[in-house]
Amino acid sequence: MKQILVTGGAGFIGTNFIRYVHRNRQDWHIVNLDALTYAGNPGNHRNLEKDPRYTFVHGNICDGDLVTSLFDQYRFDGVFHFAAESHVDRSIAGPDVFVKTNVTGTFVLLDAALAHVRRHKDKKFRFVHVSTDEVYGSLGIDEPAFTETTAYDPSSPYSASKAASDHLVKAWYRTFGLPVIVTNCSNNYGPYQFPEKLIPLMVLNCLDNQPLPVYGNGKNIRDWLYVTDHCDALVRACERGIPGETYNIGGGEEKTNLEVVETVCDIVDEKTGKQPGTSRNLITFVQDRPGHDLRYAINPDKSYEKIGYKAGFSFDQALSVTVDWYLENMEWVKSVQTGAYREWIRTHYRRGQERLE
Ligand code: NAD
Ligand code: TDX
Repeated sequence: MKQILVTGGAGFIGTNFIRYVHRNRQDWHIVNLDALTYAGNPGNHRNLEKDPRYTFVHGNICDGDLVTSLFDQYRFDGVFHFAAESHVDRSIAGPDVFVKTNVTGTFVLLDAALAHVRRHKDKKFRFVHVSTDEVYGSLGIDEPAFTETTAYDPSSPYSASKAASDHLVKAWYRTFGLPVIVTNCSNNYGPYQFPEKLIPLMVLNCLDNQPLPVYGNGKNIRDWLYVTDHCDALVRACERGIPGETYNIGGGEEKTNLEVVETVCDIVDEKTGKQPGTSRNLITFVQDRPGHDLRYAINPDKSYEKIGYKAGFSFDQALSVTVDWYLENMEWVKSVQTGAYREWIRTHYRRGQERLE
């Protein structure tokens, strides 16, 4: 049985990743370390509570004693590091926690992972660091897409903190030989995404007949990656990637924000039996995000060639599946919006511990 540490496994991508790995790698035991911030929901894995292949630990990646004790307790074969503060708008309102979690937290994990590799002389160990295309900064409309050698030029406190964490991870490879793999991916979407991010926010506002706030003129461009494709790429990067290397993961689906919002509107109208065009009337242009990057785009050639990754889902197909998921999971939406699951956490878990009962 392989032992893997997943950090941030109660968040959006981490949840999808654990579900993906549980299905596709039956000989992996998953230890999920998550601080359960507003963005983490342990109820996402309620079906795994009694599963011997899954262990949840409630704790903070900045807690060096806790992280070290986990490396002592489990002989990890790898780490998939998702835990982060992830929302750009929140990083503008309050950057502190972004520096703590994304920079200091990553350092704590690297330190513990290096001690572990040295102790066990484990050459097969992998530290997979999950990062973002936002570290490369903003592209002009006609500029070539980001490659793995594009210079870093982050714009927001969020992307600057992720860039700092990428640099630490690469330094631990070059200086200490820790076998790391860095992945930089584009905008994910799919089930379990917290409704502060563009797509779930727009789906839920359409359902509630609330305004759909589009920043600036709506012409900013993002590349959209279905979360299951991302999970597939991460497993490939771990199993086939070369330590010290970076792999860019994209969805091959560049869209303006306005195109995305209009598509969401049309899908929701169709699925809920509203008159076509009803939800588009809710689109409201609002003040732009400060430092708003114009465009992100990923050149996927290296990932295609070296780890055999290719996006499998088209945007229209996967967006429709995503809207269905939100329509069928309104209880989940209510619980993350009200934070009702927090009471459940308090009675079920102690800090740094597995389940109480
Ligand atoms: P998310 O905000 O949905 O989830 C983050 C998870 O990390 C939550 O469960 C939260 O409780 C946990 N967490 C936060 N601080 C912690 C701490 N100090 N200790 C332990 N756990 C902590 O984020 P996401 O969208 O799932 O993103 C996961 C990773 O992928 C992040 O590193 C993010 O930078 C990266 N990424 C995300 C996207 C995207 O589109 N969502 C794109 C590129 C890269
Ligand atoms: O209400 C909104 N209106 C709007 O126009 C929101 C929430 C967003 N936007 C715009 C801003 C962006 O151009 O939509 C685009 C997408 O916004 P977000 O969903 O906030 O994502 P983004 O800022 O692009 O960052 C996301 O992708 C890269 C994730 O949040 C990051 O964690 C990841 O690194």
